[in-house]
Amino acid sequence: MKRIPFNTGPCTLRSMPFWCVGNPLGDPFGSAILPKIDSLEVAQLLADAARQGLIEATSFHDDDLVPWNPDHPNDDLDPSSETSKKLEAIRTLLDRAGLSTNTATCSLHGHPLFRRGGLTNPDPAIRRLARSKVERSIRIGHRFGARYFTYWVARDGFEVPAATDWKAVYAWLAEGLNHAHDYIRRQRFRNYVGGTIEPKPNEPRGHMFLPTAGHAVGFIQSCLKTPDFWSVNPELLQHESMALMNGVLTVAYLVACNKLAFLHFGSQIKAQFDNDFPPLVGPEGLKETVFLFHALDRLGWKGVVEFDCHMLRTEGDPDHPLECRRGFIRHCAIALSFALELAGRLRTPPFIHESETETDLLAQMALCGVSLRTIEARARKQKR
Ligand code: XUL
Ligand code: MN
Repeated sequence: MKRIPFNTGPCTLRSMPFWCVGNPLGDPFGSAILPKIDSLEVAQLLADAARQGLIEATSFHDDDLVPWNPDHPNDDLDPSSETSKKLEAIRTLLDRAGLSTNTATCSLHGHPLFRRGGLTNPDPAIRRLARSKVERSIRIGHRFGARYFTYWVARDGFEVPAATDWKAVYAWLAEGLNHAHDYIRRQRFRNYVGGTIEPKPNEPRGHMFLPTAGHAVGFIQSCLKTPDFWSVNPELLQHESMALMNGVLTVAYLVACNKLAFLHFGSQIKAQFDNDFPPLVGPEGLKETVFLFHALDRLGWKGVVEFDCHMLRTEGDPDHPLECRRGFIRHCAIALSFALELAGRLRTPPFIHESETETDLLAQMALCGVSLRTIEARARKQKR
């Protein structure tokens, strides 16, 4: 299989997380299409993709690798536990394929115990449990040499404003994230270059407490004890588009604030619930995606592009659950290279023309490999 070039422009490394490859393609109105596969099988698919030159890194939630039992929150510390053995087996597979770990994140959304949130759960016992699950995720990330610990806002939000303790929620959130920072420092886990916040505006019913990149930066600067440790990984186009934000502006703003850690990458129909389309797939988003990479290029930002999307439900093949997942990884890698290639075409054109309209049209012509001269020549020919 041919290698796909990627390391042009802003992208230094491509990461494909466990949760994207393992995803069984259920949605709120349709059950799973693919059988769930074991984390070792996911690791093997990722290792194969790395050998084929499609990805260089991965990421995971704790639960993507090993199950969590609230009665044994420190099982990973016992080298003879099933948890430790499984983690080591996965690590060996990834290491042999040369895959590094971009970020470790804690699942505070899947387990019914966290149905009223994780770090902002109104029950202090559940908040304690969430913090201990964060600690375990941080330890697992350390085992894999993860560069970041990520907090995705997940179920930390509200469905009923009257039932929300507005005086407390942001203090609880700050307490939880400060705790994550302190734990990393106390344990002297030097693999972590920092922590990231991944904002998201809503779930099917709830509003989330950190809806956009702007909210996340404000929270880091004003409410957290160690603002320099924290930055943001926006999800583009999805999460910001859900709130009608523009991805180009989001990356430019985060770079200006020195808060852009890495990208979560996929595609999205504006104002819909999280589509998680693969990059450039679906009915819209091409222009925004290309201009986003172009902006990053002009700003001189370089970093990890992490896919965060799912294959189309129509492409889930229950009879070939591994093959269709391989195809999905390849499609993501192709889409990223395609977007980078198109963004590269915008590098040279003279940018500010007499009118903004002309600037926009000329930029898009460069993008599509069409020249004004060709269009005018064709028009002249037709007149004759
Ligand atoms: C959810 C989302 C998560 C995070 C990881 O929309 O993007 O997958 O990226 O917890
Ligand atoms: Mn994401």
